[in-house]
Amino acid sequence: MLGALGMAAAHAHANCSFGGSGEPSLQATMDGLLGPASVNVVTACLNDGSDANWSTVGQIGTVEISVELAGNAATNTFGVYDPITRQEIRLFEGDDAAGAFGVVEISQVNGQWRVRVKDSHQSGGIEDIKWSAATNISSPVIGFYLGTQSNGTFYSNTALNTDGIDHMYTYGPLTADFTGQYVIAWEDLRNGQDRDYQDFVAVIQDITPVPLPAAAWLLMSGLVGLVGVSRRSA
Ligand SMILES: [Ca+2]
Ligand SMILES: [Ca+2]
Ligand SMILES: [Ca+2]
Repeated sequence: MLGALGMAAAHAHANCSFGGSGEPSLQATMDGLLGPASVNVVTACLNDGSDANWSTVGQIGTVEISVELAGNAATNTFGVYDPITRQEIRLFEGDDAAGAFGVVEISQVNGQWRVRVKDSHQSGGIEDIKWSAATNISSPVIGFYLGTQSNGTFYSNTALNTDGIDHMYTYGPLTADFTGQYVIAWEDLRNGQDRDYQDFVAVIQDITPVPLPAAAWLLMSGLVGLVGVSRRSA
């Protein structure tokens, strides 16, 4: 079975490091989720940076919370953000827990990209749940964020984290029963601290990382700078 859940060779892999919290490790979490030894959490994570920005494969993608092994599980929030304006669109509230299921839609209406979300937290089946109001975004690209009560907000783009630490490890695209899906695994403490990365673990379907060419990164960082300047001077 070695490699049955291996990952596409086209994606660069890096080593991800861990501390120890005494809780079940991310490896144990992934073994339970995907099958024993399916994914090596140290060697199979994507390079940081290649998991900064994402887009839906079609218009619709989904996020399901797998595990929250965190003291802050009842207050941590999760959602997507516009990588340029950093506007946040919340998908999960703190009281959402494992099994909670969210849908993200990215569409273009009259030339304007927009995001809507819905979350199984509302009663009824997911098909009966109402979409959020649409939020305009700068491009078809989004990032993921984890919001905490006392440690601030962490972003899939490590460069936006005030502590400069990678708070989201990414595994995928998976194969077999999980073909094309990704697992994102978050550390919710500032400066990494226990570095167990199982504080918020979710499975992503039909949303894939979007590697941006260097020129686009320069342009985006320039735009972020301009937004920051205009806000400060306002
Ligand atoms: Ca990362
Ligand atoms: Ca929660
Ligand atoms: Ca942790």
